[in-house]
Amino acid sequence: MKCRRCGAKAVVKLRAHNSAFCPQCFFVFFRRQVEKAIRSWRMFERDERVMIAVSGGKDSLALWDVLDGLGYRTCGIHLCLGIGEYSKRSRQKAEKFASERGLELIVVETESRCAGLGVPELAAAAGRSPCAACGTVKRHLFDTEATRRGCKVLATGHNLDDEAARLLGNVLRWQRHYLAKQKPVLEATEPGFPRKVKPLYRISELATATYAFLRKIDYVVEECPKAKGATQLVYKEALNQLERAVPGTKFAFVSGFLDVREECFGGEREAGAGRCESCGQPCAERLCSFCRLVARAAGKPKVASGL
Ligand code: Q46
Ligand code: ZN
Repeated sequence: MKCRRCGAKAVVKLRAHNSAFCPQCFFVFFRRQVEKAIRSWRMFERDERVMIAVSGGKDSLALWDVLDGLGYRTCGIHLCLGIGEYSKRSRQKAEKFASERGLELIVVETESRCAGLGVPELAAAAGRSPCAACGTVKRHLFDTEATRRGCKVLATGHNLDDEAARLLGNVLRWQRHYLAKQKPVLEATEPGFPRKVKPLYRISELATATYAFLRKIDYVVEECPKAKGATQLVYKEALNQLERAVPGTKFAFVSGFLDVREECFGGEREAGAGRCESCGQPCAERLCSFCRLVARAAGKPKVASGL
């Protein structure tokens, strides 16, 4: 198997692209995919500071590595979610990555912002699933920290597999409202929201893992223990089966949707936002979903996390 670009021995085969690459040419391919995503969706400009949501996993660290390598001004933000040993290891990986490269990493302990509760306790006390509570907490903390620190852009490591699985879930239930909002760039509609971008949306999970491996990035390999049984994983497996039978299915699914999204679902508009009476963030009700979650959880006795 030879590299498509230089003819040297290939170590990476990408069936979806009908290509194989040596390590150096694979890095070029990977960077070009990221640059294409940034350019074609006007995600950010050279002079904008980009805050990267860094979990400590392969996707967010690969994203940080590639954006830093491309010369963008970046900083990372890591949220300690209070999910036992998994959170401790994730934080260590994020901190190690940043310190080895001299990059700025902001670390926020969610307990300090959520009435002393980590995500598992918060979810249990509020009667929500861990992932639902976690999503609310992450959105709020990313929005408020980016705004507080003057970062107009927040980049996440969502890859092609994440986007395809989310799209499949939204299509299976015809969630028009979510379909209208599913794209690689979400503009900041209100002060208090950063622009949210997904520069890895063209690149598969396998290619991202390969990039992280070849770049010798030390990342947390284990999945979050709360992800077990998540519907998203079922959709990912179904898509992997399709991809094995017909390479390129995931990309065709996502890019084909993005081509027709505006025409088919673009009429959906956000309700005019007011401001949360507690934290001041834009929201449609008296309190934002984060403040409602914390208030509900704080009003109940602390529940064991089971970790
Ligand atoms: S961290 Fe949070 Fe994920 Fe863990 S609790 Fe669920 S949402 S699975 S990306
Ligand atoms: Zn609020």
